[in-house]
Amino acid sequence: MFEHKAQFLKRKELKRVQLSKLRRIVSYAYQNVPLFKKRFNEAGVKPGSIRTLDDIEKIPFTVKNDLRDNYPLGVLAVPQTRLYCLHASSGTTGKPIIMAYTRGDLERWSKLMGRSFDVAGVRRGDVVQNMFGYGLFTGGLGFHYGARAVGATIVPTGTGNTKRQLMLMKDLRSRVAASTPSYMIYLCEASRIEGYEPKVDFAVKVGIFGAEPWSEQTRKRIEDVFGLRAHDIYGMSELYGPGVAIECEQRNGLHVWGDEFLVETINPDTGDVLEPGKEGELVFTMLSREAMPLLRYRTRDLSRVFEEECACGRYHPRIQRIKGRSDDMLIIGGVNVFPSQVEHVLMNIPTLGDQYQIIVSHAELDRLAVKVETTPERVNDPNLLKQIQSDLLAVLGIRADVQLVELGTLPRTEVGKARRVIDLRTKE
Ligand code: DLL
Repeated sequence: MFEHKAQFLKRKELKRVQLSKLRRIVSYAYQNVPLFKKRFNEAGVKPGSIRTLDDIEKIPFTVKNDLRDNYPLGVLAVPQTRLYCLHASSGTTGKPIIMAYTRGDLERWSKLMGRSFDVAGVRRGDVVQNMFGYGLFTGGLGFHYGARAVGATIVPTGTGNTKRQLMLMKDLRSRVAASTPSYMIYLCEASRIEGYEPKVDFAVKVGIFGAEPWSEQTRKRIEDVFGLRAHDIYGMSELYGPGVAIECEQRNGLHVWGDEFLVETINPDTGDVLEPGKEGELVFTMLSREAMPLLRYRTRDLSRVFEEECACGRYHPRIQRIKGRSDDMLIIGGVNVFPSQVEHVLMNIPTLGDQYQIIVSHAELDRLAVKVETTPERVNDPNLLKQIQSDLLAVLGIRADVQLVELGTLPRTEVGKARRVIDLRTKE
């Protein structure tokens, strides 16, 4: 087992490690990053004020704009000569955020990914097909480092090139598939089109999927087609990359590696800290980051935190499957709609395909339209249409115009994260 001791720290020991690391990182960040010194001083907090884990509430939040405003490397805690690697967020607008790593940071990240692989049942010598993008995105290299840490055999195919991807999956007997869930769903379809019988031709038994929200129904579809066991993995560029949290064999929430991250949930509007179990925005404090420490970083991701011991024996706190980002939430005619709710409804209807699109427009009133694929025989089925409409109404509380389209019509995501929402309303 990889880092067995760290994986199975008892609650008391975990808390002890957390407090001692928290106190260290707070004075380190205060002394080495002007941004933190300024924020602490403005809030009238000194590093010495942090004596217990609950004192974390005294620390001001850090937000994405703090990093953006300090582009490219204004939040470093070490001289640039100590950096081993840089990554960048995929920022869709404006400047990206640059992520910096010392050698120690890369080692810690590799170990966290190694542990995550271990939890998902990946062992030395397993063939791992890494279909995450290599490059500035942290997915490719993060999985690469993790596979190396556990001694697996890495096949660094990266994204896209689906035909070759499938050929190698078969010929190299890949046992582990790592990708975005949307790409794996695409492979379910593409493998059949290419003439493969997934359960017979492929030997994939473990899937590790993340980087975007996905539903339990999508998991089931992937598992049914490939005959694998799928684990949800969470992470974010600012927090090293993937490997912040992963599902264990219980798959009852994702364990956040608590000896390296403190996780809180807050009310996104007021910033108030919520009790465990309540839904809110996840906030992370990195406990050992050298190059770019982050204290109370607001992720915008919505979830819940559970502190109880898991049936797997681990005390690392668990977060529920991410519901979405608060900035992905659509407000349609005053009603809050998460794309993940639409996916949940659609994937529960067996006759529908895996691809869908959400289109929001405005003509006097906001309008929600959902396009979803189905077989040619069903495309004109009024009963199917009615069922989708009423299921969506029941879950979302608003009416959606549903359009059935034939399998293969909607755009597929072969590279990067899926873009399923088209918002045609003018943004200010
Ligand atoms: O997506 C890191 C990563 C790579 C995670 C590979 C998992 C696997 P970013 O590009 O910075 O980093 O995007 C981070 O993606 O704030 C979430 O909104 C979303 N996200 C990541 N993992 C999940 C997941 C990588 N398992 C943002 N479920 C995060 C839902 C996820 N959303």
